[in-house]
Amino acid sequence: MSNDSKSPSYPFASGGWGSLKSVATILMQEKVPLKDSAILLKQNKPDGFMCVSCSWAKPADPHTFEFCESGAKATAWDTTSKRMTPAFFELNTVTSLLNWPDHDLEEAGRLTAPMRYDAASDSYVEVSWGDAFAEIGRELNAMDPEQAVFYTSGRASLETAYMYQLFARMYGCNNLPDSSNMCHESSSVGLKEAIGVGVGTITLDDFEKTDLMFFFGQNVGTNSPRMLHQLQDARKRGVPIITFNPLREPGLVSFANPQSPVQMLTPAQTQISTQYHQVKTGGDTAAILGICKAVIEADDQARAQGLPRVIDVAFIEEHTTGFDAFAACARETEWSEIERISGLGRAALGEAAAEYMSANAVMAHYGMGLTQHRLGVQNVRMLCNLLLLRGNVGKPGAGPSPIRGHSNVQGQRTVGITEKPELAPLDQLAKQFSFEPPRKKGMNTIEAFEGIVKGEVKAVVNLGGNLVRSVPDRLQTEPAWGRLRLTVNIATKLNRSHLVHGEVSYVLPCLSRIEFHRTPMGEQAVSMEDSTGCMHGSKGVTEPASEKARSEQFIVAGIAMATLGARSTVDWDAWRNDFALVRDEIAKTYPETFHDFNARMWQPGGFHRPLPARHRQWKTKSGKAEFMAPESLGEDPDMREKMPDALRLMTLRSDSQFNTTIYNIDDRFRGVKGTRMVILMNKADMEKRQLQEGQKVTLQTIADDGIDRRLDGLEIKAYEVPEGCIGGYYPECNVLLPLWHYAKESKVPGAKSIPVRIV
Ligand SMILES: Nc1nc2c(c(=O)[nH]1)N[C@H]1C(S)=C(S)[C@@H](COP(=O)(O)OP(=O)(O)OC[C@H]3O[C@@H](n4cnc5c(=O)[nH]c(N)nc54)[C@H](O)[C@@H]3O)O[C@H]1N2
Ligand SMILES: Nc1nc2c(c(=O)[nH]1)N[C@H]1C(S)=C(S)[C@@H](COP(=O)(O)OP(=O)(O)OC[C@H]3O[C@@H](n4cnc5c(=O)[nH]c(N)nc54)[C@H](O)[C@@H]3O)O[C@H]1N2
Ligand SMILES: [Mo]
Repeated sequence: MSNDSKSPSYPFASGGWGSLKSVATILMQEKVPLKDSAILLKQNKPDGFMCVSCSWAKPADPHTFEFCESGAKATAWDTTSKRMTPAFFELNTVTSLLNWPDHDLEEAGRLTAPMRYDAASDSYVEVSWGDAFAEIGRELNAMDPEQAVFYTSGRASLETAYMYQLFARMYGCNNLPDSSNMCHESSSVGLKEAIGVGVGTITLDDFEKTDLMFFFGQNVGTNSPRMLHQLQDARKRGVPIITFNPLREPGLVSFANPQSPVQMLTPAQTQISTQYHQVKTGGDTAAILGICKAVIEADDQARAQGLPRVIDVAFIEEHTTGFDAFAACARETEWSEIERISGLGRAALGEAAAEYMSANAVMAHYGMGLTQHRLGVQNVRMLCNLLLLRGNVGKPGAGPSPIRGHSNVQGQRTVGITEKPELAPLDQLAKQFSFEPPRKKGMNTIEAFEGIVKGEVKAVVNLGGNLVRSVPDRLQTEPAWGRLRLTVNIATKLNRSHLVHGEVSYVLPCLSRIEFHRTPMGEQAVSMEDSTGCMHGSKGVTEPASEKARSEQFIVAGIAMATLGARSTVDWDAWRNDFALVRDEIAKTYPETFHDFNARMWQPGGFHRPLPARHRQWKTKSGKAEFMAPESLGEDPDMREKMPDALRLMTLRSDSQFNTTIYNIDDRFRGVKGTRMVILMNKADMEKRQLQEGQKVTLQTIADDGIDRRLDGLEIKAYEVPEGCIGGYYPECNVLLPLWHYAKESKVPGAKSIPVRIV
């Protein structure tokens, strides 16, 4: 099913006029004041604010408009003039709000005052900040610290994240799950094992030096659109892009730059992908092994004929381990197996291999299509195998490039948000703050929910996020969430997780980073790390949504002071008024990355964290970069291929949502209108089941754990997707995803390969 890119299913390129119109619409929908819409010009600029949408790199030399449609929507969503005041809750009980769609809850506007759930009126009622902190402190102190969980969604700044992890550890646990646990944790594990750093190794400069790019399972046009600029520039230089994705995503097919007048006035579009391979979901390990097999076979032939070698022999000998076992596996695996599991022909994979063999420097971008599988870590290791074969790590223009999700998700891990004690500098923290940090492994997101379902977890503090919508197995997890003793939500807008509250529950309104953070010490700035490992300062540019909303730093410090009291040596009050003091502490904890933090954060383009793999220093177990032979080609243990009616469901984001935040119900790029309750399905699969376009069906998960997981009312939409694979939307489909259906090494839920049938 390999084909060229001439007939995108969406008639317009990603970007273009549609993109401009869509930005204008959301600015109007959110009634963003005219003067505030001008703040888009400060988005992702060295002296402005870092976008709250994706984490794509912020160039030192930005475009006049360094924002995209998705980023403009995210900005409009935060700078909306709509407000959800305490009066709103006098009119709407929590029980009545449970019937509201996700979109309507957030669309009602920014939270304005701290609130506590009141059982008598079944409503949230305004409280003072002092009373809120005092009760949260009392509640936390009344339980075993190991029963409390401190979740972080990926938006909070480096300063807040550092304070939050320190607080949790001083309180007594490493229960610090974050959104990364559902996202790129397969990269953190897989890249660390293979090349010794848990993050990507490319930077923006590499785009000018690369000869070829791969794109595996990442939807750039929607989820990191500013990257289209780098892709477009590379394409202009003639750099080929080879894409592997079950769907023909418009952004990966072609792009019209909405900020280029010439492209807007003429039909000129840049073709993005030069090869487009519609791999089966979960078929990437097989596809990549196929490419590697072709490369290794070509190398065997070259060696036999005394011709120049195809693989980078010197690199492999000096820098790697495990090559022989991996090469043997590639030679032995039958093409028929590779073709069956990947859904791609030998010839198509051969074309990709030919292009790969003729390129000197190769980057491999990827996203959730690789990580959110039961074999997600293996997928990442396979990608590394492919790159290592020709020395494509640690040289200009080359390297793995996980496109991270939330705007600071990578940075939060960098400054200590982790449940794994070995990844946190515990000895340093002990010394720096004179306390004994807990050494026991904490819970990640899946483990926290296993604990919540079993009744072992009593409290969850959420620094952002909407867990009852974002985690798997809603039928089990949502009711269990409501049985918690304490839920604390630090948030900008109301969402369902706040309504399915614990016995004692708070919703605490925080500032968005787009807003001024004013304290007695003056205006404060924050910082974050982008997808390419660069740290950037970010300044507020607009008035706070409410005078009672507080910075995340203020709220975390307030909870810490109320909980820890004299137990803590930290001057939390000074920190929350002067964020530069927090940055000084971060610099002490991580001097290699953050020395002179306060000065360097304003460097245009940000400052880089050290990435040893970029210099071919391998911080792995063996001290070398490690090849790995795959354990299995991608057969999902839950997927009964033998079951004739089995389908593999991937859950997707539309072009008008940010995770559980739904800006608008339509998916313009994929041509889905008026509903998100759809299944994208191949025509042959429809015919086999005698299904008509528009017909409504029920999906049921195939599992033998005795739980009947179903979702009704899904409308069939004929779509160009490989046979046996279907697409549906996240978070609507999360009821179908079992909590145990995760990658075993990273515990990332297999949200891109849920075995289902139509009933
Ligand atoms: N506007 C916007 N931007 C966002 C987000 C958002 O919701 N909206 N979310 C942010 C976050 S937290 C994240 S993690 C990222 C997510 O960004 P992505 O990594 O792009 O994640 P998804 O949108 O889930 O889609 C993944 C892509 O993988 C493809 N895919 C599915 N299964 C497979 C497979 O088995 N193999 C391959 N090769 N491809 C597959 C899908 O067709 C889809 O194009 O985006 C971030 N940026
Ligand atoms: N089936 C399926 N499930 C998935 C995925 C999938 O592809 N398929 N993707 C997974 C991925 S990649 C991720 S990252 C997770 C995301 O999961 P979460 O982190 O749980 O969800 P978000 O939707 O990012 O969180 C949205 C909420 O954050 C709050 N918020 C917004 N801005 C701020 C801010 O500046 N500060 C604070 N404190 N709060 C704020 C708002 O109240 C908003 O309602 O979902 C995962 N779940
Ligand atoms: Mo994510």
